[in-house]
Amino acid sequence: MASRKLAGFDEDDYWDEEDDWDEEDEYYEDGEEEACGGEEPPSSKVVAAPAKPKAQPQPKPKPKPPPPMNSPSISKKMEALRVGGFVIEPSLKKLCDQAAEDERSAGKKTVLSLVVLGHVDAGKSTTLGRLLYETGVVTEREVTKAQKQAKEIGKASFAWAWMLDERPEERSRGVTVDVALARFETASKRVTLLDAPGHRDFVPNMISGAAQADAALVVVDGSEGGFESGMRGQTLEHVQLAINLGIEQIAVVVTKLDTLGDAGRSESRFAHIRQEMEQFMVRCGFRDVSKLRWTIAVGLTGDNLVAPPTLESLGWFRGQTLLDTIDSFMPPTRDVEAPLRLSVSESSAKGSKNVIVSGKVHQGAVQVGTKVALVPPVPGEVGVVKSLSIDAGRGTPNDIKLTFARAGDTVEATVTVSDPSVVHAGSVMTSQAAPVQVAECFLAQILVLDITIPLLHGQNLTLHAHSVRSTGVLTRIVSIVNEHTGEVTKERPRCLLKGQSAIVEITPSPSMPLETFDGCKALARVAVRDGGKTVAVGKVLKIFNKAT
Ligand SMILES: Nc1nc2c(ncn2[C@@H]2O[C@H](COP(=O)(O)OP(=O)(O)OP(=O)(O)O)[C@@H](O)[C@H]2O)c(=O)[nH]1
Ligand SMILES: [Mg+2]
Repeated sequence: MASRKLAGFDEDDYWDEEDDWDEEDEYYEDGEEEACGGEEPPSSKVVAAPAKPKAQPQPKPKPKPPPPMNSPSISKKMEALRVGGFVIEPSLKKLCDQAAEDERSAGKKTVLSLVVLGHVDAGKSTTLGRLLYETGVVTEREVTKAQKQAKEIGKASFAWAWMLDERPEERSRGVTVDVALARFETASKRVTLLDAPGHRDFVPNMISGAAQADAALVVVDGSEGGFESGMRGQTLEHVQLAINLGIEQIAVVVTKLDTLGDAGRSESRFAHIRQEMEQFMVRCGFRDVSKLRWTIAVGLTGDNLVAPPTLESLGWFRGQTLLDTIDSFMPPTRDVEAPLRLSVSESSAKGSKNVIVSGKVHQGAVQVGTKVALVPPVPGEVGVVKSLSIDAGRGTPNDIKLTFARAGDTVEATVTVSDPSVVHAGSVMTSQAAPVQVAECFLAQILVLDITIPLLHGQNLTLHAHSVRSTGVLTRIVSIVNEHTGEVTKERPRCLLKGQSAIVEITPSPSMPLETFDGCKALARVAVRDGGKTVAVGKVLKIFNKAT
């Protein structure tokens, strides 16, 4: 029995340009703003516009600011595009309605996708590995075997983490590399657990996990100096990404308080971390910190996982156990009447005619026998869904066959296609009648994170959205805007600095399956990275492709 790993990315190979910002450069040329959004469709090879010979000075036409995101004209167009006359199959609608009705009846559990985030070595896998044991998913035998083997290679303290870290390289290094997937249940939820890596080299894998989650546990190391090093590292980056990838439900789990000895020290440490984290979350855009959940956990002893702590030094804690904290998250809302969007996090060919894809259904629904498109390529590999299941793994010893799946579910689908090799992680399984768009260029509102070198027009970037990754070029900086109101404060700035919110145009290569924020939020959030760091996060406002 093995926990499944999401298909991950290799260690980054980022283009890293030293400061090439020339104060004297003429930045924009006349007409340049037509690059993607104008009459001409963009070339898929668009890069920074070449320098043109200077024309006679002429008054520059005033650039047309993009309509605000909530402009009625954009909303209407997007709504028309999103729905596109799409109507859910009546038989499928009936199945979804019945399932929703069943879920409302007493005693039925709802689904929840939960990602576990935090700095390297914070104790994520140890805490969750132990929780799998406490909830009966992992057996005593498995634990004893792992403890024996971990001791043999001098990694005894990682035995609980091995319940999720199953790859040989993860075990020998004591570091999670790829997102591990397991399932367990709380009183009211069937939880799909995504244990993300904390090491900075594997942030792209973490993004793919977080993009599928309805809620997040942010695990913070409470030991002396542990919290502080996380705040200089991936606690910071993970929280910024989680919030901007749209995760609204977050619980902070403080681990390793057992290392502080007496109750006074651990209690004041918890209070200190809580205060610091609350201030930090507000700075990251988490509006209402009263909605944050707080708990403590000691994975090694099992304290406060499913029952209140028994360690004397933690006797002061009066909050919820970890299991009850998870149980208190709200289930995802299920928009089943929208066109199907399943982002593929893993894909493998089965014979010459079938492909097995797994991932989260972000919106819509699908049943066995449905014709679907797998995008890209454009216009999409069309296939028929042969089977649907919740695949075997930790918490699901055998495949669970399904007749249909709906928004909120994480499933595996076998699809009969003509060429399984063109489908991969990052593809989207979509309704044939209203397929996802493939962006050759897009307009986004981004928030620039903690950068030291300004973001420049023409800069090469790495782009992440749902499970897809691409490279791209910042082809236009349209304007700087007020983050909250969308009001333009500066048009066509020369560069973007830390903390600024801006409307930009990005040209990915290869093109990416994306949606606008008005269409399907889960496929409209982008993370922009450069030099192994996340430099900006944002949402897609408009997509340009050859068909536009
Ligand atoms: N004392 C103490 N040690 C802990 C606790 N939780 C985890 N550890 C130890 O911390 C180390 C790292 O634990 P992991 O669970 O691998 O940490 P992680 O956050 O999953 O690390 P990555 O996935 O690589 O980012 C191991 O040696 C654990 O035994 C805790 O509550 N108390
Ligand atoms: Mg881990």
